[in-house]
Amino acid sequence: MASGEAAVNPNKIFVLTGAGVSAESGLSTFRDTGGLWTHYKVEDVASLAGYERDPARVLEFYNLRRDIHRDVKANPAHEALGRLQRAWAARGGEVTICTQNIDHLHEQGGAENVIHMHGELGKVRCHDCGDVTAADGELSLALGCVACGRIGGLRPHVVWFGEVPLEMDLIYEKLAGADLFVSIGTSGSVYPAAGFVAAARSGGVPTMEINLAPSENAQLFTFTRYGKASEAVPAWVSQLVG
Ligand code: BV8
Repeated sequence: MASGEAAVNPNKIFVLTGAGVSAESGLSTFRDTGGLWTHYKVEDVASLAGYERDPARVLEFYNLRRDIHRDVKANPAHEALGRLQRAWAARGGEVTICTQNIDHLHEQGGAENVIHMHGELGKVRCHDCGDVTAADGELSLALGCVACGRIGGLRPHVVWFGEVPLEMDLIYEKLAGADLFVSIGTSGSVYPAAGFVAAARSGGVPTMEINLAPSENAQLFTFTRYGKASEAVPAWVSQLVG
């Protein structure tokens, strides 16, 4: 632990994670070499306009990702964050885990009350009535909404570019109350998540980045630790929890 880090004795920790925390579980990131955005155009499969233009192609993109997610498991980084959250709760502290990821690997790793600001692959939403239900089967235009009965309007419960991320009020409330902000496995290229470090700094909160490589906003972090999440996150948690 860098000397400066040791001086921070956080009681409320806000952790933001991105695709890098799930990379060692076998899930592609987005912008690394060979990542998802090298095989698909964002505007075609991760935007509302793309869905309205060709819903079948978008459903296929998420069906493919759902298939891949079936066989993946939480890695030591997810498990370490679950351990930290339990240890902190036991001592009257709090660890908020806010993820940009739509997988459920934080939950598999033992984390609770995870904020999925970009939605969840295991849920579907009716494009008409907004009803959200759990669903891990294939999505198709032939399916009907259980709430309003509309056929062909079911979409992934996922936040696309141009759409408002979920639970933003709760996120900013937890950010404001944190005494340490930690960003793990994200390139810092998608807003508003990429702006959370600046929000923490403006409130005088120490910030730390744990990543494979410096992110786009690396210069905004008080502390940095570079390495694979499955190694760097357990090492950090062990130093905190003992
Ligand atoms: C919104 C769908 C208004 C789910 C995704 C301000 C400035 C500029 C632009 C904007 C702005 N505000 C809004 C925008 C527009 C846009 C945006 O940010 N565009 C960018 C491209 C410039 N944002 C939006 O449209 C958002 N909506 O702003 O609404 C608003 C704002 C505030 C309040 C109210 C309303 C909506 C954004 C959500 C888009 N949906 N995905 C899905 O299909 O998964 S984004 C997509 O990118 C994923 O969610 C992903 O999580 C996210 C971020 O990517 P990362 O997770 O960081 O992944 P990436 O591959 O980029 O990086 C991986 C990192 O891991 C790397 O750094 C790598 O080094 C590291 N790594 C790799 N392996 C490991 C590792 N680290 C550790 N260990 C390893 N083994």
